[in-house]
Amino acid sequence: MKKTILTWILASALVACTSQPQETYYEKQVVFPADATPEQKVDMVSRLVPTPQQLEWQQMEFTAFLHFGMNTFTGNEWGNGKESPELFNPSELDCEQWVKALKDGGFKMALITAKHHDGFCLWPTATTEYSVKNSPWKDGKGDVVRELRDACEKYGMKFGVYLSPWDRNAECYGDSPAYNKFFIEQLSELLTNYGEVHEVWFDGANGEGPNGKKQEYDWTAILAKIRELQPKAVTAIMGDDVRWVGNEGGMGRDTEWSATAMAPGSYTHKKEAMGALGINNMSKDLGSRELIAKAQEAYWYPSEVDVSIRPGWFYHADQDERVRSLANLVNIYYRSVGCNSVLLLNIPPDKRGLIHEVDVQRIKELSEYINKTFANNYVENGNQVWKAEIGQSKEYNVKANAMVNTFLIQEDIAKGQRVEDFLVEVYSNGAWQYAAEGTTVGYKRLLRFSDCTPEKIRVTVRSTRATANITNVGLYYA
Ligand code: FUL
Repeated sequence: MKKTILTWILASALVACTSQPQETYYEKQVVFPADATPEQKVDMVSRLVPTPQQLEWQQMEFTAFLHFGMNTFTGNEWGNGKESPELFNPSELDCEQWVKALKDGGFKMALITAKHHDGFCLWPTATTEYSVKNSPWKDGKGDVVRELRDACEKYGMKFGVYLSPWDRNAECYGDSPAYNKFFIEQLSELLTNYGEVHEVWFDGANGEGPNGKKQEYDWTAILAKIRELQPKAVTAIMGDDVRWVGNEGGMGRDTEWSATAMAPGSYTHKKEAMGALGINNMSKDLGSRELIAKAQEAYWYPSEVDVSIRPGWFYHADQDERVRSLANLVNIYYRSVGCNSVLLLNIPPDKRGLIHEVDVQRIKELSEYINKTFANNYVENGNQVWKAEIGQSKEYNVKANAMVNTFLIQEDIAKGQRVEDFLVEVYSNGAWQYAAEGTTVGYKRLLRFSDCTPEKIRVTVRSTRATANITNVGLYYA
């Protein structure tokens, strides 16, 4: 009898398993079989998922850029690499002030320009003389990267580094094997001596003219070094985990696919493959069905919106009056975090080595706005997982007499990005009314509409690539 029961349990388990097959997921990249139909390609893309590092990065939402270096003291945006290290001399550098301000501003990570295009290093590197060690600051004994790292540790802030591939000071720049070695050495110092690093940022800019130096970067070796030394770090822009949104104005796309036909910046075949698809970083469409039908592969390559709180990336005193207004930053928040992107907001420390009072105040206002707006979700049970099939609707009750004007929706991106089109309606005085509509959702989508006091809300997934995994629906008053 015992044996029969056991056989029955095993058999039913088997039936349960076979009737609900496990979905196959593709982490970070999927290459389509040569004979794949457009439908098969879209199905595969719907099961493309982030790596654990990419997922953790996306969940940060709100990260800070710190442009600080030689340009802070010369007033330039791009130095020429010939400025004297004597010029670098912050009078009261205090990285704890930076990190405290960022923490109060709700930021989860601070990312510093350890080296900008001029080649001046903010840490006492062994690779070049062009660094803080030859500056008057702290008699050449200082290390900005260390001070920032320690402050991040103290206040529980993640830490990232920007290391400019373009280097206008290094003599070996343009002698490709020599500079690759030099660059990897710099990277190794940063990734070995400063604890955990969560993002490594490689800018794509290169201002060498037609007769300039031509450097062929060994991205394979560079990225392999990062994976070896800092497995938790994502690599951005010229890296292969995080994609540049395509502008520096804080404007994410309405339709923002993290599962995209766009190949990462560091891949050698990128130029050719993207040329064949007719897309670049700035293209409006990076992931539609039409584009995927033409593509041979797809990537989990999510968007990062990098934008400065001031007109320049570096601090310039004459821009103190031109710090972005709260309304402008709020708009950027909706266009970045609210458009399935991570915001990387630049707040450049000044010549004193402090974040300027105006900027401190503004990021505080921004965080107060965000905290206040999203403190109360007026939807009841909005966080119950909803497995939505194409065309399906779900109604939610809204807390009594709640005035709302902001809608939030999230997908479980660990199971892929799937929603293509959705509608939001509100119910009041016995009738349903249009409130908002959108295309992609991804990690997070925010939509704003006119003030109203609905009794219920109805969300319809008008189109999805496979069963959509909606994890959160919210209504707020901004
Ligand atoms: C650009 C650089 O040239 C700017 O100076 C800045 O660092 C920005 C984030 O990226 O491409």
